[in-house]
Amino acid sequence: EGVGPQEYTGIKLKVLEFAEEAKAAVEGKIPADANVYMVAATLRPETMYGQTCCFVGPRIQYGVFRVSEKEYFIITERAARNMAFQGVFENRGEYPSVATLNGQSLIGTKVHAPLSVYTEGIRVLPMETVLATKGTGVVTSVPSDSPDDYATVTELAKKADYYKIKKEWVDLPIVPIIRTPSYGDKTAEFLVKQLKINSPKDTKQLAEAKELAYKEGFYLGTMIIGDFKDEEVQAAKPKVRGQLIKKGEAIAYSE
Ligand code: A2H
Repeated sequence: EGVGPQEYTGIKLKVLEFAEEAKAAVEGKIPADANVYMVAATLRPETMYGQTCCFVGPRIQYGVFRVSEKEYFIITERAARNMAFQGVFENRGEYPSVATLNGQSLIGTKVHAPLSVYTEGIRVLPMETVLATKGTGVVTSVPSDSPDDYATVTELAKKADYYKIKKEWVDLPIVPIIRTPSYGDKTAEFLVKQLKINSPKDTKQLAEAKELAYKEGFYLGTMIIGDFKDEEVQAAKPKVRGQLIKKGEAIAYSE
């Protein structure tokens, strides 16, 4: 970070069913035949097979932005502005918003996550550590390979009532995606346990786990699922990204 632009993949998670509060806020503002997507910024498109839920910051403000007649994105205004200048929207530089939603109102929304083995849809859940100033403010959760995601789903499952979510929305089996020599096929779980990380607030250890997971996964990881099974992660990463973009299930986004 800090040096040069960050090349994200914006994963389009299609809204299948809005949570009550969000539904009321968008009522009558989106054409019935349009698709609405939560767009999650990721640096690890090759892990998308393992998506188990989608995170928003409960106190972050999101807009519902009109990309075209048939397509709307739920992201932060900051991300919408950046995308508008990267030619993602119909008219360059324009990012019309039809509604504003706080993250909390989206909790429980059911979305379809491209490539996820959970094909019936996954849920939008709260993550306190989502930054409004990075990416789209939407983070797709891959607890097999992201220590942050693993720590958050563990916390949410432990305190489902406190977070006002259903335990079954978060308590899904973790899907092995990548095998590495040092950490097996559930890298995030391995490192969170090894570094004795107890909560998403253990930021220092999580930063270390993230670094270790990223290096091992990228340089020594092998895919164990999907179209590029048995290929090295380094080779598979751009291929999965290209496939998703080609199918209209993702966009290139940088900042
Ligand atoms: B990554 P960088 Cl499997 N706030 O995607 C907090 N975190 C955010 C965010 C935000 N606003 N926007 C994106 N992110 C997360 C997958 C993944 C990611 C895996 C492993 C590691 C990993 C699944 N979550 O990131 O600061 C997103 O999570 C480790 C860094 O721009 C995104 O990629 O370097 C990554 O952080 C971008 O972080």
